[in-house]
Amino acid sequence: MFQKILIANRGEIALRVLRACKELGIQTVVVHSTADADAMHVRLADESVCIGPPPSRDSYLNIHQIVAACEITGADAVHPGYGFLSENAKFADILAAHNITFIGPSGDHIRIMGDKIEAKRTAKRLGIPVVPGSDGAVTDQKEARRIAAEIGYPVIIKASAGGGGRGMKVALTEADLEIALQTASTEAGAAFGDDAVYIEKYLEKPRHIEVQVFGDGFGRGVHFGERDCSLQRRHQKVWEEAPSPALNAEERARIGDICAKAIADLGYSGAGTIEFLYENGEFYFIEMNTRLQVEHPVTEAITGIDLVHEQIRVASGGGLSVKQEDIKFNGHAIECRINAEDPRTFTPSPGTITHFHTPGGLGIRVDSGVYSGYKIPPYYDSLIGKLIVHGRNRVECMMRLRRALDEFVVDGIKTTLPLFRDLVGNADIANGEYDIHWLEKYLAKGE
Ligand code: MV4
Repeated sequence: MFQKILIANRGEIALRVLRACKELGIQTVVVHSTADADAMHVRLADESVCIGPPPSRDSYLNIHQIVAACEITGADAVHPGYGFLSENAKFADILAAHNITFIGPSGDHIRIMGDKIEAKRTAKRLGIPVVPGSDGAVTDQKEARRIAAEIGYPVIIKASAGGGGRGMKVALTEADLEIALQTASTEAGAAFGDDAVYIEKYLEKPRHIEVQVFGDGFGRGVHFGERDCSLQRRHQKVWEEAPSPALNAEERARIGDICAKAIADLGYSGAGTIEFLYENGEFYFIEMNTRLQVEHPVTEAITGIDLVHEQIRVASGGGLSVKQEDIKFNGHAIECRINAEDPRTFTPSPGTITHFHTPGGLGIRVDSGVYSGYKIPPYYDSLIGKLIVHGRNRVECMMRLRRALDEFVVDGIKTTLPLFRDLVGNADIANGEYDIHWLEKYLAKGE
């Protein structure tokens, strides 16, 4: 087991990882920018190293500074959290070259999944169902027309170096195809330095359902069920739940087993998320994330398993604490992402939190790095906390969520809490009847 872990992140996830380290009796080091000197995770860590000025590229993305902080403090492993360097293959490789363990998969697995064409090809080879489309990159118009005619319109052109919604163009008919291909490729070249694009059948009303997987480092794979993350705005998840209201136990076991077997065959190590679009009872792979995700607590709530403990165990060579048959799903969980933003316009609202009071009681978890008197710096993303609610079933979970939202007080700044108070009373949400476009349509109506 590791003696000392360096946490290369900030905010609620830095605190989340720090808590897991403390429970395992592992010493903690945090790195931080000058803007985060007063952050909770800096106060609670055993050691801290200031690595640079506020801009991320000079601090949380500065690989040399982070490696230097490991050398100075004698950290034997790095947990990258999510975002920042968590899916940076070069960072994983550099740490390995310094004999520091990256708590995550190999640089090569990160690289494969970062290239969306390669990721899809790999998924298909491993027996994961994928969206019908081109087998690889598409360059010429004639080939594009042939593939689009074969799969049928509408189609979507995606950048291989994109992902997470960046660099996509929809062509409703053949008349749109030429310009869609041209602009997608040009924009991808400018944004990512890689103009490779691919074509897929455009699914019009899918849900976003993702499967939590783990490779144990010894060639075995398990799944921890799925999360439904269809409620998004501009590719930012807003509300996530586990299990998906759209799946039954048989569908869950079927897609879960496919994913677990694929992870084993790939020889993958650590936590991963396999993302699908789900429409008319079918799953279609779109991407794989090679990190712990923001919404991992809903999976923890329904399985009772600490996924950060598991990441640390696997990275240290100790394997998973559970076998597939030990992973049981219990009840229902919902996570609300509380952002320091205007609940209508989503404009960031940094500043001082004058009063912060979190809900409590059975089935309530709040993951947050803020406190009364804390000043939110303007340089980073606006997530200030996550409310995770667990109940024996979805109805109980929703009743408890409504109660928890009533108790939650954040004064001094604007937050997205009022949006959740609206959503929890909405009939479509109560019925679990929503797709990936539901939230944006709801917000456009201005109800
Ligand atoms: C799609 C799609 C429809 N058809 N692919 C957006 C994020 C990126 N991970 C993939 N995305 C999409 N890919 C096909 N073939 C629709 C989306 C999409 C979306 C997906 C998940 C959650 C929200 C979304 C919002 C708009 C579009």
